[in-house]
Amino acid sequence: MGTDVNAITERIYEDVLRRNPAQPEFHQAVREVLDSLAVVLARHSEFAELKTVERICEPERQIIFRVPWQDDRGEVHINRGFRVEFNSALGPYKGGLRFHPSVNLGIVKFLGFEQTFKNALTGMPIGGGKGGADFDPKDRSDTEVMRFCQSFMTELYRHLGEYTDVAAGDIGVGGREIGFLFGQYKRITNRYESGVLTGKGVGWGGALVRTEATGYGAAFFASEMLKVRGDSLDGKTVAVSGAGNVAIYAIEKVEQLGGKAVTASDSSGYVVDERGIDLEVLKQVKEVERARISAYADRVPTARFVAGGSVWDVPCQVAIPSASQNELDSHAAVTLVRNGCQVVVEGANMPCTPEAVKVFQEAGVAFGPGKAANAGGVATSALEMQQNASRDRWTFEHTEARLEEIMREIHASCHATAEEYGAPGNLVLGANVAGFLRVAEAVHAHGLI
Ligand code: NDP
Ligand code: 2IT
Repeated sequence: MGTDVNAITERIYEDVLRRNPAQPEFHQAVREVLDSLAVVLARHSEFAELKTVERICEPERQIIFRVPWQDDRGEVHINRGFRVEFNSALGPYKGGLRFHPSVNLGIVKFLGFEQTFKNALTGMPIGGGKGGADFDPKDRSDTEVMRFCQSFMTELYRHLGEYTDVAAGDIGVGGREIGFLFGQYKRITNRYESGVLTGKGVGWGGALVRTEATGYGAAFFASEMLKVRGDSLDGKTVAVSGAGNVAIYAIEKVEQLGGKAVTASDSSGYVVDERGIDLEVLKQVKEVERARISAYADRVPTARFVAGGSVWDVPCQVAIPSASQNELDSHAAVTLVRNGCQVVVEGANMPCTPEAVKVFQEAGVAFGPGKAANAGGVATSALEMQQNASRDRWTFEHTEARLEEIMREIHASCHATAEEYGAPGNLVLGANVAGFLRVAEAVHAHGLI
């Protein structure tokens, strides 16, 4: 077997491009992982011989289905639903559902690919999957959202199961949607199969801390990164993008750890509040009223709303992008570096473009990739599955302590793997290699499947 490992990864990438046309986000996610794997292939010739990387880049199953529903006026709509069951080497497929007009197969595949390595990093027994629909929940009534969720689950239910494929939330899918989806699954199957969905209400099988977990986990991860530098979040000015599930609870934990989060954003613009974001107001505006972010500035005299514009123009020492993929480009990265940003932690999935990541790495900014930094959400989903399987309920304190421990372990394993593979401090390489090795070893053990 030749040892030109770069030629191997290039050939794999060319193949992925050829076989998955017009899926730029999927290409981007694969490229980033492949760039980290040359060092692994150089040490493990069996991965090239058995085409392990090629197998992991090909989803096990891709499901696309029609979702018809009627709005409150009786008008009929047809959406497209997806579930990509990417890899089940480590456990049942596990990953969220995204409802957003931009959703397409390439985006679901990028998310499912990332999820596979993220889930491996948690150390929990979960494979990787992702799904969703090009449905826009914005300005839809509760009954419209319910009808959509019921129609979506009427098709999806046949592919799910607590030992098969376990779904959860993502953009546009929170507690309300999980309730409607669970109700329809239960009705169709006549099974109270709690472990088939995570992020459930805490009164009916949901885990305490799951709502907070992704944002809290990202803040814990930021703390670990700062600790390596002999520093902490205490007293740091933090910029957060997004104003959804991840952003709100990243802000909450940053504030609990002594930092000051000064921004939040949505697709209409951002707010900056130099006194620190008032979480009570933010939760009221976003979680209760589902209003636009400008409503925050209308209520908080110290805050300013900037329509459009980039939240990354706001000076900060720590940045936690928590909205969507490719929201932070090289231009924004240069601005952040110029303003003295020292640490960037991806709360969202792939929010930083590859060019932005390069800017951070060259400037010596510590960079925490999403598949490690935002793994707290899915890790706590696995804790929810554990509680469902044992018909138990854990306290908030116990669950949060487990989450913090898992985030510490993920950081330590990425950090140690980066050193072991000759790239100290490079958590992108550390996360990709550590996640890949766990998946690849299980894939091998299962034979050629
Ligand atoms: P939410 O739907 O709760 O919030 C999403 C936020 O991001 C909203 O403020 C939304 O603004 C903004 N946003 C979404 N898409 C865009 C866009 N294209 N341009 C600008 N702003 C946008 O989602 P989550 O907080 O759950 O998810 C945020 C990110 O975190 C996603 O990348 C998701 O994949 C990732 N993630 C989520 C986890 C979870 O447990 N929920 C776990 C790990 C990662 P608007 O309302 O105006 O669209
Ligand atoms: O991207 C993600 O990790 C999530 N949206 C959470 C997935 C989950 O199954 O909890």
